[in-house]
Amino acid sequence: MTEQKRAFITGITGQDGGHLTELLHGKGYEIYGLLRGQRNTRREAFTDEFPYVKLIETDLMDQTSLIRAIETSRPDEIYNLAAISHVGYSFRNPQLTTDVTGKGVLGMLEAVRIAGMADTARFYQASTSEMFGGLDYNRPGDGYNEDSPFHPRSPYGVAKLFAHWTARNYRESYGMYVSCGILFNHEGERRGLEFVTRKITNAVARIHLGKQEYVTLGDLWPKRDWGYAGDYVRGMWLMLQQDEPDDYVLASGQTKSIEDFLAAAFAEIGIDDWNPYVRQDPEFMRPVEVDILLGDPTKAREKLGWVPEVDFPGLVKLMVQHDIALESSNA
Ligand code: NAP
Ligand code: F7E
Repeated sequence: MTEQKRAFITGITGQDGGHLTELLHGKGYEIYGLLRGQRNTRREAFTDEFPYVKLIETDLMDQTSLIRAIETSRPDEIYNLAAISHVGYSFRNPQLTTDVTGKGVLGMLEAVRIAGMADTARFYQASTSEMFGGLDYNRPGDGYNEDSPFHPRSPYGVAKLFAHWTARNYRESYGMYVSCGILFNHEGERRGLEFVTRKITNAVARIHLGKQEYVTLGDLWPKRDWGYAGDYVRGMWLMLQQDEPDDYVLASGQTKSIEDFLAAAFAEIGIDDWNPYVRQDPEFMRPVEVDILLGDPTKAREKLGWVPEVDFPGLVKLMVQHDIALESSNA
């Protein structure tokens, strides 16, 4: 009988954390997760959904507790998903973002070394397409790949680039098994309402049910390479099953504007002209935009056998239908 594998997930309460927990549970892993904050109600809500997860209460900013967390969980695989992940928020809170999203990763890697797990634990770092910056000069025609130069355009992107290079440095310096997934935007029913896709699908559901009249957004022209989070966590797991650590881009290979997303989401409730239902407010615009993101997932397809199952229309449909069901059951 093979021994049960142990995983430790930071950011387990986030979108990807939920999908990854489901995936690893289905594969028979013993799962430990980092829970932030002191509220019992949060712990209870999480445990209601994932009763099988062993929660460790700490914060990415608490180094000694991170060491204890690694010593307690003795993980075969660590998925470091915790971060301040909202780009707009990072402009308003740049130092905090640098500490958590950047230096927090250094703290995790040091905790693994200090706990004596550097030779055995495999480490996944959640890197991001925001490191590329969406400029034309560094993007090949087929989209950004693992060799494209970086040019981050937000405190979030800069912090993630520090984290990315730190992760690579620990691989090169100490021979640790550290793989970075450079993931393009991935969305779904677990996406936070503060991100544009879910903000739109939730508003569309509420408009459909007569609970809301319009949605207020920022810029509508930026383009993103959107995929489904359930597909992307499968890619994370595949990265840690390879003989050697490496970095991989996960992307759909297609790019669409916010306007494209609006059109698809409103079409789902039978509305062709979405303009009367959308307002714009500078509050939701950023000091500088990432104009267009397009990724080239060739390496992941060829080396990991990773092929996403949900396409753009499928993603929008899934999110709108989920939010209609959710909003119908909420008073
Ligand atoms: P998310 O939903 O925003 O989740 C972020 C997680 O980080 C939450 O569990 C949050 O905990 C936790 N966290 C924040 N600050 C923390 C701290 N100081 N200590 C411990 N935990 C902390 O993000 P996601 O969409 O699942 O993304 C997962 C990771 O992939 C993130 O690192 C993100 O930057 C990266 N990424 C995401 C995408 C995407 O399109 N989704 C693309 C590329 C990379 P609380 O619940 O307590 O706030
Ligand atoms: O914005 C525009 C906004 O916040 C997408 C994170 O997971 O993916 C995500 O970052 C676009 C931007 O995601 C609103 O200006 C317009 O052009 O949904 P978002 P993001 O910034 O692409 C990357 C890969 C990550 O790594 C991040 O962690 O939509 N936009 N109006 C708006 N955005 C928001 N949030 N809200 C609006 O009202």
